[in-house]
Parts: sequence; structure tokens; C-alpha cells
Amino acid sequence: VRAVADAIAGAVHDGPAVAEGPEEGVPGKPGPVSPPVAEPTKPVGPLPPKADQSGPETVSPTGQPTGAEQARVAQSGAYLTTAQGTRVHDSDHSLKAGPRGPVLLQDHHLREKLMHFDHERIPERVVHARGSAAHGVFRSYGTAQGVTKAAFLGPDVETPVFVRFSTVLGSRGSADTVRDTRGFATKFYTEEGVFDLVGNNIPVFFIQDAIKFPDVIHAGKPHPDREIPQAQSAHDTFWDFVSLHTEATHHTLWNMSDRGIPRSYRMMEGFGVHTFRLVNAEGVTTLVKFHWKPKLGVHSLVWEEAQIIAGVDPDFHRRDLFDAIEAGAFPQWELGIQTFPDTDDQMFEGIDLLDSTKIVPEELAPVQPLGLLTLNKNPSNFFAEVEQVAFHTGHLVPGIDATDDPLLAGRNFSYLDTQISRLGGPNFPQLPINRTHAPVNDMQRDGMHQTAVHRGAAPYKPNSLDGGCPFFAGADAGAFIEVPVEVPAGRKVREAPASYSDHYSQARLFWLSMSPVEREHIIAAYTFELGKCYEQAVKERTLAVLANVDGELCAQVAAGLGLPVPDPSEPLADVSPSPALSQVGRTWPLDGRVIGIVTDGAGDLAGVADLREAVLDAGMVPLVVAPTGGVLGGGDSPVTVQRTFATARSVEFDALVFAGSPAAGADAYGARDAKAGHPRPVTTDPRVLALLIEAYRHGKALAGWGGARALFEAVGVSADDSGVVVADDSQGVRPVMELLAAHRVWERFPSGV
Ligand code: HDD
Repeated sequence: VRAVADAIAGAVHDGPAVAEGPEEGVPGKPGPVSPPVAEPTKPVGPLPPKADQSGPETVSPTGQPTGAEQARVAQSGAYLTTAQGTRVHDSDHSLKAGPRGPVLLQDHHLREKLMHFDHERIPERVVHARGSAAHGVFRSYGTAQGVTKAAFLGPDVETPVFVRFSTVLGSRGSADTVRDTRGFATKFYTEEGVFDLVGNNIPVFFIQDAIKFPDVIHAGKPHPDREIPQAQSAHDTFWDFVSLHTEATHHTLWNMSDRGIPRSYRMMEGFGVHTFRLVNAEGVTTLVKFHWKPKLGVHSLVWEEAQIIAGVDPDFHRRDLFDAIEAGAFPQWELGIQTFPDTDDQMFEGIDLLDSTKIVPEELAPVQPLGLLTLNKNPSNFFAEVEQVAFHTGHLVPGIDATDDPLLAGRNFSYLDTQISRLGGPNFPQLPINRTHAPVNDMQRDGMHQTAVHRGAAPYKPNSLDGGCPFFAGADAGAFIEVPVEVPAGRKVREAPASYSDHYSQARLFWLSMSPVEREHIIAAYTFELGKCYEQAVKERTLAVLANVDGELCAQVAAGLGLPVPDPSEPLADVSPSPALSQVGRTWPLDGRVIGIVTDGAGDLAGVADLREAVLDAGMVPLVVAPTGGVLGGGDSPVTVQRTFATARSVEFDALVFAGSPAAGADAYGARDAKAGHPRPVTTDPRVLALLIEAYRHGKALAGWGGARALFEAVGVSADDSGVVVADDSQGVRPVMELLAAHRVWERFPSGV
């Protein structure tokens, strides 16, 4: 940059002499042109990555180092210019009539700079305002060809994608780990046009008909008078609505389960929710439900962890996604479908496929894999990409069509409509992130923010002036042709089919599918949320709803609220559990798990370095925690500190290892006990004790060597407890890594958190 600047500066100085301007400080008197303003900084190379990002190698999908040059350098030239390209002489002082005089209206640069700044924000999304996203690629296995002619689902076809994850209720700046549904929206830039799969991490929805959407969102959003609470369902209006509107019961139960507080976006399932209609090359149709299955498994936080993170690191999920991709630990999901015959009644095993409050258990219709999604590139500019991306359920490609689900129909109107106010007009498909990768040859013209310079005189059809172009395509030329399905004839009514009045059977199915620990969490969540309500009638009505789901669930929540247990108002549904719905009881890959290695800074540093390498080799992220920052030790294996006792909190680690400290013995991790002969390190730094106690309570794997045994005993953790590994050296604690395959030490529950 400096070389270019010097070259350009030289060229200017070598040019013809400039006319003399007024002398500085003397009004009206001609003087020399004032010299360029002295720059306070010199151009520098990219800064080194921050310590906390220096874990695994930082690479881009193409193997290039990232983060530095591309991401940090915002400018493309040596000189600052206005938006019109005119070079700027001074951007720090307004143009004034003398140093203490009034600012002059003729200062175009000031006007332009402030005008642009004043308009930097656009309206946030009315729902799903808080989110983050990544680029990636979807590679199809070709297994879906029998049921769809969609070209991007052909064998080995690779399609670029952009995926945005989100919470629903909170504002743009709200915390990531609140209890809520998560959005999982995927834009496939296929050769046949854009296909958007705008799903959630929960397979059912609160309402069966889109006309209720404003109601459920008004109830869930903060109270309109005081605008609290932010990003929460734990308040009267939400529970008022869902207790009166009982078709929401199934979705609400999912929200109160561990699914409402995911550990990471990388560890969430995704669902298209509605039933879609696929059509193959022969015109044969199949009804399907879309599923995203994460390679890392489906994992959640525990509620206390989620609450602490909301304060300690509100960007937890955003950071996790970004860091994983920067580190080359690219998250992956398999896309799959459940298939159902396209029968006249659109029912499967007694389940109404057009009712978005219902699932079809995987035991009845297995999820068949179609392809693999890999997220491998972070956005370069959050606003341009993550804020401006516009998803729409109506963006379909040949081979994939909508069904008559009334929730989907309303969405097909709403997503286009909302972009008009959010992105300021009808030309949002021209924004770079929204541009299709297929050739566009439409007849849309003009409008706000038009960036295309269209040519020709005949943007209409039919025409003869452009030779009749463009022509319509038939199915052979890849046109999107709506599947000509029969529409049931009938009267025009505002009614729902009888099957839509079953509001409890699948809520019960979900409850019965949960393991004991997951049920404990659901009871705790209902008790917490209703405990935050003020209206007695709302609490009582919710208990009446729960009585129709399960007696034990209702009784436990009632006990927590100190209220009587109501009788069910209808017989409990006779349903079988779906084991696939439980998150507990399996093992999963360890990639990207975070292991904190806590050292007192003076102990077995060689052991710390050795363990760090072992964690990296296992594809996980080691973070060294020490009393202060900097580099510990020296020689061949210095250890860089990533977290200090002041900045570390247990919630960002999946496991904690307390490094041995032979020198300090039992008094490691803090000042020694003043009382000679005291057996325990009672003066251990309280922040270290908090790390240990929280991690234990949240069911995290723990390990330690050397003086760590005494530290564990000091807080009542025994070396014989489940999920605790105590050894003599850093080699001996390595089995702690394998414990992470089960996500948590489930034996420690129920724990009351
Ligand atoms: Fe919606 C955004 C998912 C029902 C109206 N929705 C939005 C996003 C996701 C979903 C993931 C965020 C997209 C992004 O990242 O930009 N919505 C769902 C699912 C639903 C659902 C899975 C039920 C199955 N939504 C739904 C209904 C309506 C809307 C019934 C209205 C009738 N949704 C919107 C919206 C949003 C939106 C207001 C806000 C911003 C946007 O669309 O672009 O139009």
C-alpha cells in the first residue's frame, strides 16, 4: 500500500505547479496550498491473529490462510475518496469559516459522510432478526432421482449454498443461547434457479394456518408497552396464547425440551417442517418431509449454562460457527427425506401430512439420505450477506413443489412481501447474496434500487420488436411447471379439517420418547417459564393443557408452581414413543469440542504442552487457562495462554483438565493455605473453584493430574465419580477426550439445573 501511495504521490508532485491558495490563517490573503494532513498512523501489514483464535491452523476452503489480508483490509486504494471518487484532503475536520467559526453548508464531504451513516441501518427481520450464516457447498448423492427431476439432486452435482441460522423472538443484538426455536434457512444456488429450504431446528410449528402467525408472534415478542422481556418466551403473553391456542402444545413442548437450547448451530437438526411434493421426470409425484442431520450429532446446553452464556458470551453460537469454519473444522449435515405416497387424502398412517403441528416418526418412515452439506467459508461482510440475504419458501425449482398446507401457502405470500420493507423495494434479487447463479432473462424493470442497466425497447410479451424473445420453456427445456394435481372441490369456507383438532397426541408422543434426564429438563423448563408469569389464570390454564399430555409432567410442574393438579379434559392419547427423538444414549464425533487446560502457570508445563498437542491431534480445540495472560515456560515448548482466570468461564468448555503442579502440590491454583499442615487448598482462587463446580454440575467431563486430586476433593468431587479422570501425569488424563463422545456425563443427572 505504501509503495502505491508513494508512486501516486510522486506523480502528483512531478506534475505542473498548482496555483497558490490563500495563506493559512489570513482571511482573503492568497497563500500556498496547505500541505497534506499528517497521518496519525502508517500503513501496516495484517495484525497477527488474537491469542484465542490461534488454536488449530487457520485455513480457507482453498487452503489459503484467511483472516489476515482479505478480512482485515477494508480499502482497495491508497487514497480516501468520496462516494463520487473524488480524493479527500481531510476527513477529520468540517469545513468552517475559521477554526472557531460556523460549519459551512458547502462541505459536501461532511454531508455525504453523515448522510450515509444516518442510513446505515435497515429494519431488522420481524422474526429471526438475530442470526449468523456461512457459505458452503451441497453435494448430491443422486439417490433422489427416482422421486424428483431437480437437477441439483442428480449424482455428484455440487451446488453452492448460503445457510443462515437464527433465533426467532429476539432483536438483532439479543443473546444467542436463549430458549427459542432456531431457524435453519438454506439457499441453494442451483443451475435451474434458487431453491430456498426455509426450515427450523424443530419439526413442527405453533400454528396450522398462516393467518395465526401475527398472533403467535405478537404473543411471543416483548410486551408492547414496556418492550420486555427480550428474546424470551417466559412471560405472560406467550403462555396466555399457547394455553388458549392448544394446537401450539406440541411445538411448545419441543421448545421446553433441550432442543430449545442447542449447544451449537453445528449440532442442530434442521427440518423443512411442511410436506412438499416432489415430481420426477415421468411426472410421478411423491410427498416428502426434508431433514438435515448434523454429522456431529444433536446436542444441547443445560439451562443454567445457557443463562450464564447469555451474559458471559452473548455471541456464543455466532462465534462457535465462525471459529469452527476459520479453523477448518467445517460443519456438515446430511440432507434426507421421508417419503409418503401422494394419496388423495394426503394422510400417512393416520397422520395428516398437511398439518404442520405433526411429525411422522422416523420409525414409520425412515429418513433417506440425499446429499451432504458442508459449510466452508465465513461471510466477508455481515451486512451485505447475512443481513441482506432474503429467503422465500416460494423459491422452488423444477422437481420440487408446494402442497396445500395452509401454513405454507401463507408463507409463500409473506416472505416476498417482507423484503419490500426490509430491503427497500422489489429489486432485492439483484443484491449480490441473493443473485441466482442461473441466467436471468425476466421482464421486471425499474423500481427502487434498480442496479441493472436494461437495454432494448420491448420488455413485454408478446412482442415482435425483440423477435418475440424471450420464449416460454417447456418441461424438456427445464421450465418450472406446477404439478397439475387435483384440487378437492368444495364450498368456500373458513374451516379446518377435523384431523386438525388433535392437539395432544403428538405432544404426548414426544414426551414419551424422552429419556428420564430429558423429561427432567422439560419439567424444569415449564416450571421456570410459568414461574416467571404473573397471571394465575395463565398458569392454571397451562397445567390444564399439560394434564392432557401426561399426568406426571403436569403433576411435577404443578408441584413446582405450588398449584393443584387438574384432571385431563380428554382421554390421554394411546401413542408409541419414537426413540429417534431422544438426544441421549448414542456417541458422536469429537470434532471441534473445546477442552480447557487449567494451569497455575508454574506446574507441569511440559505436560500441558503435551496434552495440548494430543487434543489438537484428536481434532478438538485446546484452550490453556492460566492466572495471567502471556506465554508460559520457555525452551522448546512454550505454552501460550488463551484464557486467564479473569476471562475463563466453564460454559465455553466441553471438558476441563486441571494440570498437575508438582511444585505446589495440593496448594495448586492459588495462594497457599496460611495454616501450616492444612490438608486442602482452601485458598484456591475462587474463579478456579467456580470453573470446576460449574463444569461438574453441568455434567462435563473432568480430569486432572498432580495436585488436581486435592482440588477435586476440596469441592466434593471424587476421583471415582462418573466422568472424572484423575491420573499421575498428562498421559494418564487423555481418556477424558473419549468421554466427550456422549456429549455429557449423563449419570450426573438429575442435578437440578
Ligand atoms: Fe418464517 C423468517 C422459518 C412460518 C413469515 N422464517 C423466517 C426465517 C426462518 C423461518 C428460518 C429466517 C430466514 C432468514 O434467515 O432470513 N417460518 C419458518 C418456519 C415456519 C415459518 C420453519 C413454519 C413452518 N414464517 C412462518 C409463517 C409466516 C412467516 C407462517 C407468515 C405468514 N418468516 C416470516 C417472515 C420472515 C420469516 C416475516 C422474517 C424475515 C423474512 O421472512 O425474510 O416473512
